[in-house]
Parts: sequence; structure tokens; C-alpha cells
Amino acid sequence: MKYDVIGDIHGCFAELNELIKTLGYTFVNGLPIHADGRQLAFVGDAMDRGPASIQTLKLLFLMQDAGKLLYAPGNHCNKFYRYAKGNRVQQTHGLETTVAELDVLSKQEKVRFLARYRLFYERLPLYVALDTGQLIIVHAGIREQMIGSPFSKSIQSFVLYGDISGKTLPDGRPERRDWAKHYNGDPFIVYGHTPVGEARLLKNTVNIDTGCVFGGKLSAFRYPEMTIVSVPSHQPFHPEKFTYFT
Ligand SMILES: [Mn+2]
Repeated sequence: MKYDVIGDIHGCFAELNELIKTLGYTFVNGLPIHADGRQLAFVGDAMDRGPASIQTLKLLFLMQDAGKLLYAPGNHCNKFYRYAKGNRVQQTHGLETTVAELDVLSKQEKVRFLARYRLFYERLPLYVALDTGQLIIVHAGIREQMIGSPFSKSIQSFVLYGDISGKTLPDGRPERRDWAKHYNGDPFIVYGHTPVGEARLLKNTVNIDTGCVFGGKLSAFRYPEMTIVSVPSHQPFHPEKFTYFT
């Protein structure tokens, strides 16, 4: 099977559509279909910050209903799930934009959407293993010894938030260690979470979060070809949101 793994969408539905078409898919009854039988996959964080989180999620719901969804949840997915359950969560870091989209809907539509989202999230794995375990799709990162291990809170934290040090950066964001630098596993890891100017290939890992919602681009990693396909963002450019690894 061949895959096209899409980076963090963050509500950039227009760019998602353009990327899916650029990859050679056509929409049949709302579902992206590829003539060569390719499959889409996602590194998570489909919502928050961008202009069209609800539309993006509705496409993912449709794919899930059709049994065609390969999606690794991200930290924004987890926070929105807690919101959808009625937990008290801070409406910051982009959640406020998704909530604003919901607030335009009727009460009934909002309740129905949140119920559908809870079901969506509850059906997701922590990460997606494909090609007999040789391809791993995960939101923020994973350590070799975590692959195939039973669920634990520390694995959940790592896949959602990455290798956080517990320290806070001057701008208030949690410090993230460069886990990929220390990854020496055989399975190839496709991940996102940390916006980079260009898709970053390092050993058997690739970060495909090219910061679409911050004015970069939306990227896909083609497997097994190991090539990148991107479309430019429609959003204003915020260079300070990108990480430049050394
Ligand atoms: Mn993230």
C-alpha cells in the first residue's frame, strides 16, 4: 500500500483540499479516492487556530465512517476532546477559534457535532502503524522502545506533546527537546507538531508540520517514495512561530 501522510492542518481546509487534489485524489461522494489505490493519513491537529476547523473535521468524520481514516491524534485533538466532554479547559492556543465556529451553529447542531467528535476521538489509536510496522504516523514523536508497548500515561504524553523538558521558554511555550536526533529505530516515523520551514528529514524520521496555519505550507509525505508534496498557505506569515533546528 502507498500512503500520503498530511501534516498539521489546524483548520486550513482550503489548503487541505488543494493538497489532496495536487496529490492526485478526486472526491467521490465527498471521499478522497486515488486511482492508484493510495491512502491518505494524518499526523493530527486538524483543528484550532485556522479558519475552518469544523469543515476539516467533517471530512475526517466522513472518512472514519467509511473505514478509511488513518489519523494520529495531537494535543489539540486531545484538548478539544476534553472540551467536548464538558471539562473545563482554557479556550486559548487556538481552541477559541474552533469554539467560535461552534457558537455560530444552532444549539442542536453544536451538541450533535460535539457528540460526533467524542466518538471520533475515542476511536483513534495513540499512533498509526502501517506497512507491517515499518511506517509509524504519530503527532509529536515517539521513542523506539515505546513502539508496540502497552498504553501508558508517559507514552500518551510523548506522542501528544513530544519530549517536553518541563521548562518554560521565555515566550511561555513549553521547551521541547529534539527527540528525532536521538531516534535510532528501524521503523520510519512521520510526525508533525513543531512547525519547520521545510519538511525535516533526520535519520528514519520526517517532520511534515510546515506551519500552514502560520503562513508556511501544508505538506504531505509520500510513502514509500519518500518525497514531499506541498501547497502554499493562504494565511499571513508568522516567522516567529517556526523552529529552525541546528
Ligand atoms: Mn500539536
